[in-house]
Amino acid sequence: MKIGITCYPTYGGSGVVATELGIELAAAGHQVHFIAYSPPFRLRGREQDIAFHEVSVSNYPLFEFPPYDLALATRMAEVAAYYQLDLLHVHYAIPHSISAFLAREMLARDGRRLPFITTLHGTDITLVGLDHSYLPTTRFGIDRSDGVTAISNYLRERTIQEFHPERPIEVIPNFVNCDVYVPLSDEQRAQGRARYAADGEKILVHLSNFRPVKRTADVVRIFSRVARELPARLLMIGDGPERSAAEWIAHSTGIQDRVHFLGKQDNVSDILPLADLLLLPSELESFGLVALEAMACRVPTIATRVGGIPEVIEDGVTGCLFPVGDVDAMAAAAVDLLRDPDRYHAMADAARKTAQARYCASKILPLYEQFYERVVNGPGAP
Ligand code: GMT
Repeated sequence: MKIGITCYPTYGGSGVVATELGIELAAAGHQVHFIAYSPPFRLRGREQDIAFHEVSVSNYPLFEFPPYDLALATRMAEVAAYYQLDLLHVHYAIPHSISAFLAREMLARDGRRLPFITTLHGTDITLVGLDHSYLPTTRFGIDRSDGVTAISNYLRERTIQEFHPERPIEVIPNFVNCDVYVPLSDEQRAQGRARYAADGEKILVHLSNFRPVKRTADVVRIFSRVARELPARLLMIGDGPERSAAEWIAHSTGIQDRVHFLGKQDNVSDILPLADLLLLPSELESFGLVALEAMACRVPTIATRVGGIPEVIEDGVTGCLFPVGDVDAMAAAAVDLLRDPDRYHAMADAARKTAQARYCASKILPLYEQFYERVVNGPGAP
C-alpha cells in the first residue's frame, strides 16, 4: 500500500507513534510518505525506504498567523496525486484531520479518491480539542474521517462522552519495538550506568515534554524523598515549559547534584534500560507510551492511576499506581520496591513479558494493516 502519514514531527508521543508506525510499515513492504513541517525526529538515521515531504508555509505581511493547515492540505493533495497514495493516516486530530479533509475534497473534484484515517492520541481530545475554539472543528474532523482509531479504551470512551461522534472509533493500542527497546546484559548495563551513577546507587528516570500535565515538579519531589532513604540518582530526559521549575525544586531541596537534566535525547532506547525505575506522575495520560518503552526494557514504572495508564500498567504486577499528587506514597513504593530484590525482579520480568505479549510492534502492526484494508476497500472504493 502507498500510505501518507502526517504527525507533529518534534518531541511528543503522537509523533513517536506515527514515526515508529511508518518505520514498521516500510519494513513490511509498504510505501511510506511522511508529510510534515520537518522530518520526524525519531526518523533520524532510520530513513531507509521512507520518503519525507516538507510542508513549507509561505508568509505574507497580512498574515499574523501563517495558515499551516492550508499549506499542509495542499502538500497532502500534491503528494497523494503524484505518488498515487492509497490513503492518508493523520496522527493527532488538530488540525491534521481538517487538512486531510480538505485534501480529500480537493482530489475528489478531480475524480481521485483519498480516504483518510485519524488516530486520536490524547490532548487533541482531553485538552486542546475541548477548547471552544477547536471543539466543533475537531468533532467535524472526526466525523468526516474515513476511519478513526484511539490509542486506548479510555480515550475512545472519553471521545464518545465529550464529542458524541457519528463515526465508530476503533481502539488500536500503542506499541513498542521489542527488538529495539530491550534489556541490556549485566555488563552493558554496568558500563552504561557508570556514566550517571556510582556503584550501588539506584537510577530513577523520567522522560517527557515537561508540560504541566506531566507534573515534573512531582517527579523531583518523589525523588527527593527516595534520595533521603537510599543512594540514588534521577535522570530527567526531555525539555519543555516546566523544566526550570523542576530545576528550582531540585536546587532548593539540596539534591541538584543527584538530579541530571539531560535535555532532549535521540537515543532513548539506550538510556531507559540503564534505569531501575521510571517515574510518571502525570495529571493525565491517555496511554503513557514511555511506560511501555520502559516496560520493554525491563524497567517497572511508578505512575498515577489516570486515563489509559491502568490499561498499560497492572498495579502491583508490572508497576505501581497511585492517586495524582500522592508523592509520599509514590516515594514509599519506590523505596520498598528497590529494597526488595525478589519483588523488584519479578515486577521487571513481568513488565518485559507484558510488553512482548500485548504491545509488541509485530502484534499491533497487523491491526493497522487490517484497518487500512477496510478503509481503502470501504464505501467509495472503486
Ligand atoms: O502529551 C501530549 O501533550 C500529547 C500527545 C503527544 O502528541 O505527545 O501525547 C499523547 O499521545 C501519546 C502517544 O499516543 C500518549 O502516550 C500520551 O499518553 C498522550 N498524552 C496525554 O494524554 C497527556
